[in-house]
Amino acid sequence: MTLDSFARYPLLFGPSPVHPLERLTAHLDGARIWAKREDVNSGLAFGGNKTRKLEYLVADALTEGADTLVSIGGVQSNHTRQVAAAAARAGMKAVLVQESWVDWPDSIYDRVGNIQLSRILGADVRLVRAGFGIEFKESWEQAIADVQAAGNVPYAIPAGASDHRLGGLGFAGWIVELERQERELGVFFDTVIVASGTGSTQAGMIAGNALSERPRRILGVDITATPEQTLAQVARIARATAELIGVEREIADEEIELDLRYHGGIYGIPDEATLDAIRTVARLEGMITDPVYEGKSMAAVIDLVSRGEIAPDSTVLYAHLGGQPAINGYSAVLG
Ligand code: 5PA
Repeated sequence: MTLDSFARYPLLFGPSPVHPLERLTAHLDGARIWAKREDVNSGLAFGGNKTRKLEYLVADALTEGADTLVSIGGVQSNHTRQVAAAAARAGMKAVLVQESWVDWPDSIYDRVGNIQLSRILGADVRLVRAGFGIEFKESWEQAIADVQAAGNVPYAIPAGASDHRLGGLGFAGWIVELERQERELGVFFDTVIVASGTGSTQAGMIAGNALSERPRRILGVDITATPEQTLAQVARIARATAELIGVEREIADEEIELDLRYHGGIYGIPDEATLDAIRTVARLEGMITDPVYEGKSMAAVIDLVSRGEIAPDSTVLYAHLGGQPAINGYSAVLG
């Protein structure tokens, strides 16, 4: 099989924009930094990385005759909000299990941002008490059983659309898309920096990269603070996706790189370096990043480039994966 042989339900505008971060680059005085913007990749409810993955899953759901997407995430999950939007766009229903992944005191945390948007989008939003974890969950299986009991046909989408046969395809395609953009722009990004949570974003990139004639470094930034689980999941999904899209060699351990220095000690709560990174890139570029994911990977970019750990003659691509709606739940520390 090749990537092109999988059906896609179109949800994106087209290729996501790629542009230089000139003022950030000048400020850090090291490697050149650009961004590729999944936060503006579609017209669906503020976009994000899941929209690209969901093109494949929604097509599969429709082929299977499903009418309800059932998924899971934290209270401020960007993923479940994108599932709600994709379901609306495809004329399906959505049931979303929202767990207490983050112990956060903002009193409107479960009413604003992503969860508010999911409700506006018409999803059946279910708040449940359960801690952070990217594995399969009982509450999600219960929701799937409920949909069946009501006579509907569920399509199960795990956290982050990751631990799913088709979960890595979206970002394998992202690499192919990027190569086309590089040819047009006359630039080559030797390093991609990407936040890693449930893993299929980075894993898909690794698989796509393995098909490339000019592979690059894909550097994952762990934001979970449970890195062993994340690393194992990235490795498993990267290898399974590579096989699925016809990569004819093994993915080596060295191709699966996860930096553990920037998660700030806990999932979902920003440390000082993350808050500084969010303010720095906002004030230099007008670009907004969030306190759970993208602010942490931006903190990695700033640290690695300013200290020269990434060489000054490098050209770095920051994968902006969306996530801004969660900011509304973080007024206690931001703004
Ligand atoms: C998320 C994920 P992966 O889960 O594919 O590794 O992507 C990490 C990531 N950036 C990076 C943003 C803005 C994200 O939303 N979010 C999850 C969610 O429920 O929103 C899947 C965890």
